Amino acid sequence: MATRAESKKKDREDLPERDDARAWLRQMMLIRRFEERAGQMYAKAKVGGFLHLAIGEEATIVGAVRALRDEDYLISTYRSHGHALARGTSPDNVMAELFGKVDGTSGGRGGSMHIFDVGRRFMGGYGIVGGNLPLAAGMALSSDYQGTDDVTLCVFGDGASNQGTFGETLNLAALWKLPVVFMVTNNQFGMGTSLERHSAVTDLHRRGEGFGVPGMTCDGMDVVDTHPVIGEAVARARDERQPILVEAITYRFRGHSMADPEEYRTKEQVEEWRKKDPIEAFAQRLEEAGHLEEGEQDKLDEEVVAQIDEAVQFADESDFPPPESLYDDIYVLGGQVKGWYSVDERSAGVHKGEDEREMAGELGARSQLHAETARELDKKDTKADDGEDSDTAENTDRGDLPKESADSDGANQSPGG
Ligand SMILES: Cc1ncc(C[n+]2csc(CCOP(=O)(O)OP(=O)(O)O)c2C)c(N)n1
Ligand SMILES: [Mg+2]
Repeated sequence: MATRAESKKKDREDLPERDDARAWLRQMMLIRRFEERAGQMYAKAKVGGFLHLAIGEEATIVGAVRALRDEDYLISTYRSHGHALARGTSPDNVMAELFGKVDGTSGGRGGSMHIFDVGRRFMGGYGIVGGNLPLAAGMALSSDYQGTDDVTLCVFGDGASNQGTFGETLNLAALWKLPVVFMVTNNQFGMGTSLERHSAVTDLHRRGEGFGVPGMTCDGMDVVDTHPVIGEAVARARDERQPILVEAITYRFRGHSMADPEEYRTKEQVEEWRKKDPIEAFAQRLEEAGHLEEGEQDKLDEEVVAQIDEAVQFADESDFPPPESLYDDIYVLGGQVKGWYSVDERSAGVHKGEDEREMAGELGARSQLHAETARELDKKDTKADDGEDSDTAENTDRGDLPKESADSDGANQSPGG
């Protein structure tokens, strides 16, 4: 497909200033290394739940996020580690969230799909496909209502553009003239279904026309194209109070999530797209333009790898949230909600969730004893399952968890996410 980018790609005037260009490259490299390491940590059972990597989509992420002002809002999907990093959230806190630790961006309660940084106006991390569009419209409505000129950038996938929320939200955003940019990250697949198999109209940026939302497109493999296109869309949303739909054409090099056997595409297709690697392509342009000396990319790589090493160490050393905090930060309105009960081994009967902290105080010692006994029993069970010689549970880094939680091959993930 001929995109705006293809005619401009070799035009050096499009490159940002030297320092900016180097910062963009470094950020894309940081995201790549973060994602690779997150995948490894998942395989080591340090990361629970789902894990969706955005390797290959770094130019789409960095080009878009860097086109925002600090006051603008950003909302993404479950594939959002890169968005948080590009917004400036520390890799330490993002990794800690993946590890389920208290120093994570959501206190360890959200995991990979729910990274959040309200201070940087990064509103998540959202697991419901297409569910973030109405929320984005709500944020833009709030900005409008309060008379600010903040813009909301809403990132979602090609698959999400088939959800009812897409049409409903674009209609209202156009009707109410909301300052929101809808960015569809067209990575060619919604899980295992290709664009051609899930969409009658494959030029996704045209999909807003019937709702009164103009469309733009960019080469999502090229940060130098993505940045100005999103910049222009954001400026129009801010100044003209006009929602815009931008389609970034990109590709994810890895599976949908860590549990994806990738039977729906050929290795050859993946290889073809890998040749357009957004990081390598940009680094080469910077070298050609004299913005990057030979060998400097390797030095940058050492730096970002060291940063990721530190993030892993930070996440490792952070604590898990204490069990008695289980019901903290939950919208339970005391007596208004009936039946929010909890049952566990610490007491004979049931108790209410909001009494958890009190229970932990009263029954703390007993609770500790029970937890230790339960761990011992788990170990015995594991040994019995695997045969006497095996010590699988102890060999994982989370040997204190029941066996299925410490599963390292991703088979514990249903394809639902
Ligand atoms: C409402 C809803 N339906 C189905 C799912 C399961 N699901 C998770 S990711 C996904 C594919 C979405 O694809 P796309 O929007 O292209 O985003 P990508 O994963 O490619 O980034 C589906 C169907 C879900 N999480 N939410
Ligand atoms: Mg997709």
